[in-house]
Amino acid sequence: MKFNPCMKHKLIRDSVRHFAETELAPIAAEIDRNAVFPVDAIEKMKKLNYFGLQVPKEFGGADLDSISTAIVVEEISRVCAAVGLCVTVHNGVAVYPFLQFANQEQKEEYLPRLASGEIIGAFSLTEANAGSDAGSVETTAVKNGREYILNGTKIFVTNGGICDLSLIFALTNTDQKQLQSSVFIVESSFAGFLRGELEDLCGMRANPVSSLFLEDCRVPEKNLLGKLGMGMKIGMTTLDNGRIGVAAQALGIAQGAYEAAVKYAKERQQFKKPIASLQTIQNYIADMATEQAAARLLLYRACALKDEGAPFGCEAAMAKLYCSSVASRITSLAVQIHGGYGYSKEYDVERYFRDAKVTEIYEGTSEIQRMVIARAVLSQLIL
Ligand code: COS
Repeated sequence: MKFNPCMKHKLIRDSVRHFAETELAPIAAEIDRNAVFPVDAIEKMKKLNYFGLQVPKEFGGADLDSISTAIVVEEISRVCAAVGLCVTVHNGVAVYPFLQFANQEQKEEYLPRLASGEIIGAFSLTEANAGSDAGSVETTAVKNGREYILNGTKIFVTNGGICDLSLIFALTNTDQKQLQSSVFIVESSFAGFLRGELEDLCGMRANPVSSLFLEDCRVPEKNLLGKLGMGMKIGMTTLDNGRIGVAAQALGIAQGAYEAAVKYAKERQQFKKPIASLQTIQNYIADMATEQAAARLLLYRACALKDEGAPFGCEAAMAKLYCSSVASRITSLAVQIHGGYGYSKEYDVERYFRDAKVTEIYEGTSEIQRMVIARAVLSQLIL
C-alpha cells in the first residue's frame, strides 16, 4: 500500500492547479454572482481533454486512471466548484455509462464527440416523485415502429441548460406489478426535447441546472442504452461512479476553504497578534487538516478498487458521505475563522460554504449513502 502520490498524479495535480488558478480563479466569484456558465473557459478545458478523462485513447480520450480523474475534479473544484460539477457530471455519469453499457456502434457515434467536448452530456434520472426513490420514475417510453416516444419531466438536471445529449430514464413497462425502466440516449436536437428555466440555486450557481421536458420526444430505437429494462442497473452502477466524482468535488471545495482559512488566520490581527496564534483557531485548523486527510484516503481507496475491477459501490458511498460532510464542516469553520468577513461576498469562503452543502444532497443524499453502506455491511459484502 502506497500513501505518497506518484509522479504522474503530482504532474496532473500541478497542471490542473495551474489551469484553475490562471483561468478560473479570476472569474469564479463573478460567474457565481451572475449565474453565468463560463463558455470561454470551458472551450479551453475541452482542448485539455477534461471532457474525455477516462475515455480510451482510440476514441480521443485521456484514458486516465480513477485517482487522476479525481485529482482533476478536486483541483477544478478547489477554485470553482460549479465548473468542477460540469466536468464531473459529464465524465462521471454521462460518459461512464457509455463505457460500461453502450454497444460498439453507439461508442463510435458518441464517444469521440463526448471526449472532445463537442457535445456535453447530462444524466436525467430525477423527477418530482423520484428523488431518493430512484425506482419511481414516471417518464414513459412507448415503442412506435423503429422509435420510442418519450413523455415526462426531469428536474434538477446538472448541465441541463447547455447539454447536447442526456441519458433519460423512462418506464418501458408501466404494469404496476412489474415496473421496468430503460435508458435512452437523447440528443437535444431531437423533436420534443425542451428545456425549462435555469434554477436559481443557493450554490453551484454557474452551472446551468434546469428541468428537461420530453413532449412526444422521438428517439430512434438504436439509442436504447444497454438492454430493455436495465434502467435500475444502469442507474445504480452509474451512481456508484458518480459518487466518487462528488466526493472528489467536495474534497476540492474543502481544500480551497481550508487554504483560505489558514492564510486568513495568519494575516488577521486581533489582540495584537495573528489569530493563528490563538489555541481555539489552532484547534479548528488541526481538525480541518485531519478530516481532510482522512477524506482523501477514503476517496482514493474507492478509486483504487474501481481501477482494480473490484466492487466499489459501498466504498464510493463511504467516500461521498464522508467527503461531503467534511466539506460542509470545513467550509463552515472557514467562515467562522473569517468572522464577519467570512459572511460577506468579499471573501471566497462564503461561496465555498454555499457550494459545499449540495454535495450532501445530490447523487444520493447522505441518508441514502448510509442506506447503501448499511445494506453492504448487513449482507456481509463488507465487514
Ligand atoms: N449496481 C448495480 N445494480 C444495482 C446496484 C448497484 N450498486 N444497486 C442496486 N442495483 C440493482 C439491484 O440489483 C436491483 O436489480 P433487480 O431489480 O434486477 O434485482 C435494482 O438495482 C434495484 O435495487 P434495489 O432493490 O436495491 O432498489 P431500491 O428501490 O431499494 O433503491 C437505493 C435502492 C435507495 C439505493 C436507490 O434507489 C438509490 O441509490 N437512490 C438514490 C438515487 C440518487 O442517488 N439520486 C440522485 C440522482 S442523480 S442527481
